[in-house]
Amino acid sequence: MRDANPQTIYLKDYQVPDYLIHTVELNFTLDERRTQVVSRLSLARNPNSQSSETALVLAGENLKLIRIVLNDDQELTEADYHITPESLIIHDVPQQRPFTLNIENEINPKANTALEGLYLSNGMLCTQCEAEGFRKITYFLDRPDVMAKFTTTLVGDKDRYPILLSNGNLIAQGDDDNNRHWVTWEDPFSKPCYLFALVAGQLECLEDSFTTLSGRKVGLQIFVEQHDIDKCGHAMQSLKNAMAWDEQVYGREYDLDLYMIVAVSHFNMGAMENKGLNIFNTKFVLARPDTATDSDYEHIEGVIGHEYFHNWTGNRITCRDWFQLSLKEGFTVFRDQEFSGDRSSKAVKRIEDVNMLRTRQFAEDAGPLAHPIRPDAYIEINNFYTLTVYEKGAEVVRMLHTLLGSEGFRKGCDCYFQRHDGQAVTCDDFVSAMEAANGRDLNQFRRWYSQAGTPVIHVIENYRTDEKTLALTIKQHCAPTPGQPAKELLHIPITVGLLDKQGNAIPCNLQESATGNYEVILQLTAAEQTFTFTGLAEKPVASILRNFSAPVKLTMERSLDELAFLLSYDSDTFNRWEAGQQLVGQVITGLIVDSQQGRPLNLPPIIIDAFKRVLSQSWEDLSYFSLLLSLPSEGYLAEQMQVVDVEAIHKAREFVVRTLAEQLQPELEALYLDNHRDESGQFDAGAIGRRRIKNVSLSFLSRLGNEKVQQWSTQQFNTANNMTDQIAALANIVNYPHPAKQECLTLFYQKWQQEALVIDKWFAIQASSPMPDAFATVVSLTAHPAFDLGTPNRVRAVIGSFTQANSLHFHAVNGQGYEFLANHVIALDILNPQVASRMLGPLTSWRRFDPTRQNLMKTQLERVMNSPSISRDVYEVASKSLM
Ligand code: B3K
Ligand code: ZN
Repeated sequence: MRDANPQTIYLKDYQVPDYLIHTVELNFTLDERRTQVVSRLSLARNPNSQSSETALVLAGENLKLIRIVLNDDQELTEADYHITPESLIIHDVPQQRPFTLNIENEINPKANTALEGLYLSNGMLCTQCEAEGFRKITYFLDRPDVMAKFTTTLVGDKDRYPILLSNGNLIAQGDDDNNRHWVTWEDPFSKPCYLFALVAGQLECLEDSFTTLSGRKVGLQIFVEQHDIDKCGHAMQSLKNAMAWDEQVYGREYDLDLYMIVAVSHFNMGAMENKGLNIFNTKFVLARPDTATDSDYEHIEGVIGHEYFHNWTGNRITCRDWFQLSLKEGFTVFRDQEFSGDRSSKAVKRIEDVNMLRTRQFAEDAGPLAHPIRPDAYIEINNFYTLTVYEKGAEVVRMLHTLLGSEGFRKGCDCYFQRHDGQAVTCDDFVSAMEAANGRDLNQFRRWYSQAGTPVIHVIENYRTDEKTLALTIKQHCAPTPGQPAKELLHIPITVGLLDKQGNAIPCNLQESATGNYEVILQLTAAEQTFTFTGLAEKPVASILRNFSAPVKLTMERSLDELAFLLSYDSDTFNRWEAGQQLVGQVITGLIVDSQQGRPLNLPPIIIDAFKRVLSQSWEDLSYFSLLLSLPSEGYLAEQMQVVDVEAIHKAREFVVRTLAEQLQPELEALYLDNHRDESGQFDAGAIGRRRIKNVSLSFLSRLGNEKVQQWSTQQFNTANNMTDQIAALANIVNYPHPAKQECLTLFYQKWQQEALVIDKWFAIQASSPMPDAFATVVSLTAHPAFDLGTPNRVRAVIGSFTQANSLHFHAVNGQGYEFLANHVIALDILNPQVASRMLGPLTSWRRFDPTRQNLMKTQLERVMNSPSISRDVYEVASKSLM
């Protein structure tokens, strides 16, 4: 193993830092292979430190130390310090008064394939410091509770690096000898080093400005490689929308005079919120109607918003330690979800978010890597940027919003900002601010932060004609997770509405408080509680867990008729959609069993009728309409099974889609033709909705394999001048038998070979195809000249799509998919441990499969574990999933 002894870090061991850094002056002389870093730190012993240790321990990895000078005049010799692979230990520093350290070291950005610290992307130098990348730049107290003021000077060749950027405001610049120039940046806000950034390269810039509520003009700049400058307009508009939204909804203004975004092609995740200088994966900046889909446009707005919102929730107020990551991530995801909902359709956004949570986060919470949103131990913190910390973290913040109401929540946020601006704090501080501002006791609620696993809520209804009451008895239970054998009871908000036989909403009068409201939030705090509604002359239909008011699994006896009724009448857009999912889900579950037992498959007429009814109504929100027509995904269905049977799931689900296409062919054809028009370049909700409903119809119809529909696909593919329509057509051509498949793939590649993000789509579509030749195709794609293990987007497009979006072939019973993944993880780990460890994910769910597959998956996991020089990242994921 690369790290001989991977150490576990525990939350319970947290101690304040022994030293604090007040100011940092950095000087970089930039070079691809030999960048010189000079760092001048002003330090002092932390008066709050309890430790008797007096040595100064600075973190540092892969650094070539040149020299260290204490207090400007004392050059340290090797007797004064000690270097380990991860640190620099200075034995003796002043204890009673502040002191300075000047440290000179050298780094090699070109050799940095892990893309953490300072690295090279298409000739451009850029940084990624969260969580612990700054220690790969220079020796430092690399922990978020050490906050300092940074001044940064960049020196570089004028031709190679005409643009030199860092955090804050540009305060000085000039020319140097040897065709070099320099720029000095000063960030007036104290920050932890994980928010440091620098960028140097040949970049074009799109400029604009935003005037804040208080009348300050902020310069906005988006930097990209020259050939991408025509793809920045949407990102810029998104940024302005986000700035205005944060002022309106949270009363938060931006604080510097300049906000910069740089797009880079090589990036381990989506984007990074560095103070005043966000660095983004190109995927979340670049968009032009012919290169990006409607979903890409929406994701860009969401991620631009997310990073912008971090300026208050993350940067101004940051995390005390990395266990508190959800403090900034959960809250900021909640903020970006609400922003996106306000910008487009709240109903659609909520459904998309819940869909992702229930398929992917619930799986994480039920697997060997389950952890609370505030984990209590880690080996490699990069492994904890998870769906749990982010998405479940956002659900926990959303529950606070539900429990306190919009106004109460806003008061709590104001209190949090006022109390903690400029500090590094904990999740507990956030909840305390909510309590203080609202006079509420949230002690039981706090358990959501420390307890892993998805609670199951079971509801039993009891209607009494004589008393005209409906009693809902609700139980909560949470299964053990690794390291947490016994679970505590949670405080769970459950939003409920009642419908009469005609589908009208009726007042929800609880026995103890008859408010007459059409919706109530039940507070479940015990293992079992009964809530009684009164004044009900006939048995109502209860709509429970509206808007998915808590991240739980709801179980309840529901007839297909009742679900069909809710699908027709529920006024809660989430539960209306959910009723449809349950209805189809129940039927598919039955068909899976039929298929496993070799019985013929039959689709009950109630499903066809329900779809007919949805199709016959007129819908204003066409994106919502298209979600009502979409079946539960294979991944979601897998989540519902004790032992996952990918073949039976695929077969049963496809049977339902195909039968619906046969039975509803005229309606679907009409829907396609009615919504097929040329409105490329239009990104209003109407145009997006028409494209969605049209392409959902085409996808149903493509299952029929008839020539007419094949021609529609080919024609749409050939004539589309927006990427949404072109890629949707290509997906149908690739996913079902089509005579022009090879021709279209070749044409597409030739047309788009210069556009990396579009070529990622070309790779991803082929890797996720259900056609029988998918595995052979994927193997050949990894040998394609445009495939590159060093480019995370490409790795995700090919290996990620095959292993995460093609269960049918990844889980082939001969085990070839598993071996393929292990081979690539082992190769990738040498270059980029962070991405390698993410890619390993699909193998970790081995316990969910039949014994044959379990063995095959385990064998590959063990191979990964035993490969020489495995990283800490991959070791943690592999070893924990084998435990
Ligand atoms: N804060 C960064 C994520 C950094 C991940 C480091 N492995 C992006 C975000 O959540 O906004
Ligand atoms: Zn974030």
